[in-house]
Amino acid sequence: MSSSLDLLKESTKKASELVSRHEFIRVYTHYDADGISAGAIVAKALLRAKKNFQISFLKTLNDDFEYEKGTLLIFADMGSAYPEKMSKVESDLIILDHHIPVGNINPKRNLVHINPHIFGLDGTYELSASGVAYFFAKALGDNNDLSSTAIVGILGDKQKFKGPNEVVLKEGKEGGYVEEKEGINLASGKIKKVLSLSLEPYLNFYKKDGELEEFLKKIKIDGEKDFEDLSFEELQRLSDAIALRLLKLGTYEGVFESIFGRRIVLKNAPIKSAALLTDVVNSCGRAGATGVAMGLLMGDRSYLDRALSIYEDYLTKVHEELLKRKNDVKEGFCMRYIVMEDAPTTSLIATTYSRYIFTEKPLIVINRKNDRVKVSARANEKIAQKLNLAEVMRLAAEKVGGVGGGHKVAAGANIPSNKIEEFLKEVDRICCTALA
Ligand SMILES: [Mn+2]
Repeated sequence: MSSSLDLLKESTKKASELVSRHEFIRVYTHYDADGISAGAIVAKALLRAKKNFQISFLKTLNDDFEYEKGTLLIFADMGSAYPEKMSKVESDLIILDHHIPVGNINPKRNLVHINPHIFGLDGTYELSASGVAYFFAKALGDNNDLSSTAIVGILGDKQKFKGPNEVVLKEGKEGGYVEEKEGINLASGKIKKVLSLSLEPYLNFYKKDGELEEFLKKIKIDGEKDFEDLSFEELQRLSDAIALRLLKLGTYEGVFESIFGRRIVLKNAPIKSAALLTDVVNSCGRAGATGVAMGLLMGDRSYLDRALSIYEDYLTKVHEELLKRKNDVKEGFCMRYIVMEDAPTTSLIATTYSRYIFTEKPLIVINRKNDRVKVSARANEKIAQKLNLAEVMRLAAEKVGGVGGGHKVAAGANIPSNKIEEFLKEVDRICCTALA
């Protein structure tokens, strides 16, 4: 592994050389937790390197981006899957991504393309954009403290602490910025609230106050207590009870290792619980408050109250959706799907359902907003051994005149609104061929 990571690190040196030739840098990043934390890492590193920059958030590279010719452009958490767009850029270019690269980029000027997949590393589980940004930041200067920010992206993209991610965690611990404790990787705060609003894990307690009371009574835990104040024995009883509840719900077994065993504390972040900070950043991004999330990750505590209230509002909305849509999930032959109109989120619904409730087939979530149709597809690693969802999305979307791609286990597409049926049929057909 180390030699592959060494190659990646070597390319970060080339990227930092490219940075040194520019005074102003235009940064584009994705609006999810991984993208925002990658953006915060790049921003901090550029700030410390005394560079001027401007950062913007994009939902996809289908959106237009502006830049002045000749300005250095950095794309984080995107770019690798859009070779045509990248080939058109008339500027020096740095790509810090971990999505599966598609085709070839023919750069007009200098290009440094840093993506774990290129170096034989696992970009699906073992290095996210925030991690790539972290290694890039280290090439720019003494930025080991940003390891804690990188962890937000790792958790946000549901990755594992293996390979390069383990290196990020290790360096964070060695520097005293990150601490690992025994326990459950749940958000912090009042237990009742944490359990009813948690999405990772999704416990299905929202609006089930009676059931939650009963659950807590059985294990003799006071729901008014703060999570941090539980004794070791209480924490253990709670862990066991949560594991049991997840099993009954039908949770995919791969989820357990990310929830049980360790609790990550970010000692230099405005929210110490890594799980909570990740959820807060994610919510702010989804709610359109990328600036708040970014401010928080840059370490500005004045954003804390606003960020927390956006987080709670957003979680409430998502839980309402999760309750409401459960019965709309339909059975295909080799996948499940749901077609929604104007839902506030597709990806979180797709992620949560596919990890906790509808776990044993790929799940395709379709959201129609006006004439735009957004698709989120999810599968677990077990399914992904036979089926690459990024390919499924790309092929099925192309067939109906759309675009698709992403990761093996989490992919997406944009398709014309009159082609939903045809698209779903094609997805089902490809899934059946692969899973047969
Ligand atoms: Mn990502």
